[in-house]
Amino acid sequence: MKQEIKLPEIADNVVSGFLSRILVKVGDVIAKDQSIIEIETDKAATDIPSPLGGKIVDIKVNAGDEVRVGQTIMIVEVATDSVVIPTEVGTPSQTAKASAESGMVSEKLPVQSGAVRHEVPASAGMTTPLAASLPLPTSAFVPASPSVRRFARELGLDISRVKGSGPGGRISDDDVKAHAKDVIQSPKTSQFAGYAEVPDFSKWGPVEAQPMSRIRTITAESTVNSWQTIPQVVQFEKADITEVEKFRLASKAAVERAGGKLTMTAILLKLTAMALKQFPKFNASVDMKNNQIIYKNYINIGIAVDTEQGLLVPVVRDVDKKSLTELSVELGGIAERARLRKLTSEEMQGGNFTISNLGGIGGTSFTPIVYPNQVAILGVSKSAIEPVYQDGAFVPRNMLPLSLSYDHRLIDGADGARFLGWMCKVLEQPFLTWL
Ligand code: CAO
Repeated sequence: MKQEIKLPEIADNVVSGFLSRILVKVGDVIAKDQSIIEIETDKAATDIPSPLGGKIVDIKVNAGDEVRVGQTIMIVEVATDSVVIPTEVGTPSQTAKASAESGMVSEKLPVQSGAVRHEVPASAGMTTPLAASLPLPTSAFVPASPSVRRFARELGLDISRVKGSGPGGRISDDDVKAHAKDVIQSPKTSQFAGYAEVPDFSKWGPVEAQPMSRIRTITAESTVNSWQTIPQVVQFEKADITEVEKFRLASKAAVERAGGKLTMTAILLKLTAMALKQFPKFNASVDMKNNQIIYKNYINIGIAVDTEQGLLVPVVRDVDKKSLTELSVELGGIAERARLRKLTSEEMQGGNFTISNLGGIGGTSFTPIVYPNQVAILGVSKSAIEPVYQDGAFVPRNMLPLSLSYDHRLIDGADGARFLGWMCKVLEQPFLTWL
């Protein structure tokens, strides 16, 4: 027996979504609850599971389509004895409804619990990507349909800058066109970057084009925004963490008892909060429009988290007010929620500075990109035992490579060198902060 699979309700007040990926193909035999498509809305990306097992005989939608709730997305051939006629809408294996004309059964799918991935919202200026070890995009909660967003993207426009003329500021194609006209006519034409056509790569070999996921798109937009608007300089240093590492290993068990893992990232969170107090310029934003620097009297730090879906940057708030144990527990929690796609949009906003630790993966150095509306980011690479010349002899020391990328509009080279030098000194001799 053939059954129609329809797009279920995704969230309150959401009537459609952007189909970013089809995860199966005609002829596939799928299991019940297997994810079949990925739908993205303004707020989240969601895997849609199949409510039943069977063979896919037709797929009615394409990647890149805007799909409405209730629209048929697939037809599945199921063994007659396996069809479950649901009694009520909203739970798994429900809502199968015989269709007199087609002889098919309609199945309204449940949304897989816990499968919603929240994205980095762009608050009024506090963007964090990134999902790129990056900042959150400012366009995540702009009221515009996926097709309008796509249109703006194709024109190389940042949708968050478009003024919507519809109810509640909803943005239409005409609004995007009007904005494009403004940008072209404005002397600041650099905002209108446009995207160049790519060559036909299939001339040289087989290719497969896949639509970008929402997180990838946000990361791409955010990094382009940052790259084009922030003149960045990178300062490198190596910190001797031999003593800190001894302290970390000795204190690990105590932190574990509190439910956390004492890692270098947690230690750097604590230390960075102290550095931001010492060097307030690094805890600021540049507001060119109003020709001012905004200094923040709170210390919120974004942490780049590598996830299967891409880079996310949740924010730890009021870092200066928390103990190392509290920070370790919180860091473990947000990193796990990021990987499970369970971060709230609130947790993705409001960062002043970012830490990107690639040391658990590897590498001797890298140059992270400053997030939009922040002025610096600390890159951390893998620590290693190295020979260091001290008092006339080489001694083995545990050295941690650090790189600080900063916005030269606000921060000069000497500031960058002082900031990173201070961090290295305190990592080497933490008691210095007592002075
Ligand atoms: N040098 C050497 N080892 C390091 C290290 C460093 N700089 N940083 C972490 N490690 C070790 C940890 O001690 C841990 O070792 P054990 O398992 O033996 O205890 C291991 O690497 C894994 O650490 P972790 O990832 O569990 O914990 P963390 O708190 O150090 O890092 C997080 C958390 C979220 C930062 C990390 O998991 C992550 O996602 N990093 C990737 C960030 C990223 O993608 N950045 C690029 C963004 S684009 O600019």
